[in-house]
Amino acid sequence: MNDTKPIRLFQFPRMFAIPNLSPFCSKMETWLRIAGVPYEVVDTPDPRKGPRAKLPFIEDGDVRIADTSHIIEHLKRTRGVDPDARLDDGQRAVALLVQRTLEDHYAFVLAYTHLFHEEGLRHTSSRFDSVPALVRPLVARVVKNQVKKIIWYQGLLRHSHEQIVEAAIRDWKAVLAVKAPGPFFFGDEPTGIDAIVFATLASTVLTPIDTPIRDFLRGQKDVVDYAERMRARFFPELARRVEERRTRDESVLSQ
Ligand SMILES: N[C@@H](CCC(=O)N[C@@H](CS)C(=O)NCC(=O)O)C(=O)O
Repeated sequence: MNDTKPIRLFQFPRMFAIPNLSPFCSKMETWLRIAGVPYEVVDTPDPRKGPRAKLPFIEDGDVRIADTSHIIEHLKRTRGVDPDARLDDGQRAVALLVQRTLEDHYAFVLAYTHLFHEEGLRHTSSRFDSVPALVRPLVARVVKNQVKKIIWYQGLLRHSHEQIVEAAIRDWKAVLAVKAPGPFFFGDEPTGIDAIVFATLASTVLTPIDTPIRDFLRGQKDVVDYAERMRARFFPELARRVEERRTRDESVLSQ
C-alpha cells in the first residue's frame, strides 16, 4: 500500500453529464472528491476484472479493494479523512438507513429502468459502442440477461412495472422526508451520504431516461437544485459541459 501515490479507481466509462451511470461508481468518485483524496480513473467496461467481480474497485499500491463501503473505510483509516466526523449518532443512523434504502432497494430499480426496460436501453445501449460491431448484439443480450437474473433473484422483477415505480417513489419520499433543507443532506457541509444521494439522484434526474420516478423527482425544484448543486460543486467540468450545450442550443434556436 502506498498513501502518497493517487489511488486508481476502476469504473465503468462515463456516460451523459454525470459522474457515472452506475450509482456505486458515481458514489465512489463523488466521495473521493468530497474527501479530497487524489485518484486516477481507469475505465473498465468489465466488472469481472475486480476482486468481487463488481465495479467500482480501487488499487492502492499493490492492494485491490472492492465494495464502496469497504473502500471508504480503508481510505478513512489510511488517509486520515472523514467527511462524517461531525455527524452525531442520530445522523449516522439516518445516513445508514438512507444508504440501505438507496443501495439495497433503489439501485435495483435503476438497474431495471436503465439496463432492462426498453426506454432505458434506448439511451444506454451506446455503452456497448466499444464492442466490435459483429458481436455487439450478442454482448448486449448477454448483459441484459445478466441484469434480468440479478433483479429477478433480488425479487424486484416479480412485480409489475407500476408496482416497481410506486415502490421507488416511496423510497424517494422517505429519503426526502429526512433530508435537511440546507445545501447538503445534513445542512451546510457535504458528508458521505451526499455521495450516495447525489449518485442515485444524478442517474435518475440528470439523464434523459424518461420514467415516472424521474417525473416525480424533477417535479420538485429543490431536488433538481440539489443534484445540480452537487454536480457544480464536485464535478464542475461536467456542469460546464451542460452549460455550454445549453448555450449552443439556445443560440441555434434564436437563429
Ligand atoms: N456493494 C457494492 C455494489 C457494487 C455493484 O453492484 N456494482 C454493479 C454496477 S452498479 C456491478 O458491478 N454489477 C455487475 C454484476 O453484478 O455483474 C458496492 O458498494 O460497491
